[in-house]
Amino acid sequence: MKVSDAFLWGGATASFQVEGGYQEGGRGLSTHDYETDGSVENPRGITYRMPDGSTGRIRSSFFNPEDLPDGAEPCFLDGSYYPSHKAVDHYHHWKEDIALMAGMGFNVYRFSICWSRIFPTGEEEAPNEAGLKFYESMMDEMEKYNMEPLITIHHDELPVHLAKKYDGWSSRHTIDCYVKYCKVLFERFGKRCRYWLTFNEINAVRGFAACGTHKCDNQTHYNAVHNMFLASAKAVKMGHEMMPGSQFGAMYASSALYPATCKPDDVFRHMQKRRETYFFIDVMARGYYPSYAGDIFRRRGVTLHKEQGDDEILKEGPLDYISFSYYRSNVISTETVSNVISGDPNPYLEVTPWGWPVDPVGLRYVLNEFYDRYQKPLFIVENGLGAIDKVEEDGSIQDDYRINYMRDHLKEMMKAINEDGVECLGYTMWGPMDLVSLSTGEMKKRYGFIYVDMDDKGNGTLKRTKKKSYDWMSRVIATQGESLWEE
Ligand code: BGP
Repeated sequence: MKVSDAFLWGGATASFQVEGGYQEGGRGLSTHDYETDGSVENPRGITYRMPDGSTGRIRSSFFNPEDLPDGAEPCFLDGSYYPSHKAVDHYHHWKEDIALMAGMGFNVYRFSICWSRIFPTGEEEAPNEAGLKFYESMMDEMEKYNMEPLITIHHDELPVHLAKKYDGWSSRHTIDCYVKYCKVLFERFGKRCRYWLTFNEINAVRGFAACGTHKCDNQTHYNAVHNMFLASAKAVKMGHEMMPGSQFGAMYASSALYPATCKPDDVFRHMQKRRETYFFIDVMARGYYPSYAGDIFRRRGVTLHKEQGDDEILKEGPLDYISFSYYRSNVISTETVSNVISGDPNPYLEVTPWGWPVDPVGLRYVLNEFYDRYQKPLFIVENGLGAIDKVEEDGSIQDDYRINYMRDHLKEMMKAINEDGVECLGYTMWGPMDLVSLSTGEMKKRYGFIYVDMDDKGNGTLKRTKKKSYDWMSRVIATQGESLWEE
């Protein structure tokens, strides 16, 4: 079994998790720059200062953030470590990283653009040329290897100025700033980029780091997301006009979701929960709010702030393809207290050291589910295993667990394509070189085919080393997936 020659094989990263260079090239500060490191037990946080000079830290953990106190200003505190400042220093290692990715046969690289590299505060009239040049040089290098870009315009971060002054995506002013930023990207990179993502994991963003909002309550959250929907639709419309043939997606944090039992109440709760996450892509893919939106708003106590003309804007910019991340599945019952990334234990599945259930069949399941629902091409833009790697005495990294995870998932993807008839444009695995974890801020949660010598506090040589999985993945790509079936 194979995939077609047009299939896109590659890797995916996000600027604040790889780049570093947070004060170089005229870059402005970004919301994630204020996020500390953390762990599962001691979640990441945003550090702040109060008008009276006292300081504190709120939990910023991606899936469960806290409100900033009234009057708090995010700030840097001595003794705290902020991983985005250095990340894995891709800002100075990009040539080497691209060459290593090309060595595996990647024909696509998904990366995000750091908005504050292009518009340091978000409000300048003209873009920062050094920021544009950085990404342009990367794309020049990629072109040498026939590797095309897949650009994420907004991967969970925005210029901190927009967050501080306007409360980020709470404000419609941020829509205008985003559209201006998109216009610059389309003008500059439109000729060399076919596939764009307007927002990352739109169903999972919440709070200061990801949305720039000081509060996380449902009312603030859904209004902020409505503004993101409008921004996305405007970008899609403008992108199609400026770049004929361009394709737009917005990324959905997907997990397969199963009812815990066949009890009708559990199955109904499962449907409601599924809709709570589908909601986001339903709006963006179809260009209108689904009929069940009222039920979600009622249950969550939300009165959406919509203005005249918003519905037309949404209608004019539906997505062309559906892209998503897939790491795990979840289980839900009427008893479950959960958010998008947790649920009840599944006795049939093993879990990773971070407690994420490993479910390859779930990937085939969601590919079918999404294709049935939208009838638009799909793109798997994140998948992979976060694991602890050991460097052996001879310097090698024997990551058979990663190979097993990838093999099992890729086989299910290929069955969905070849047996179930799903149209899937490509697969970009998460974190081809090790990078900072989004949810915990750790380095030891490693995804890469390429090991980066750095610890949780940023110590290390930053040396890149190929893991065992590097050669394995190279062969998968060289055979268009056929080698998966030989093992
Ligand atoms: C997704 C994000 C990524 C990424 C990935 C893995 O939610 O889009 O930015 O980090 O998850 O998660 P983590 O880094 O928490 O292991």
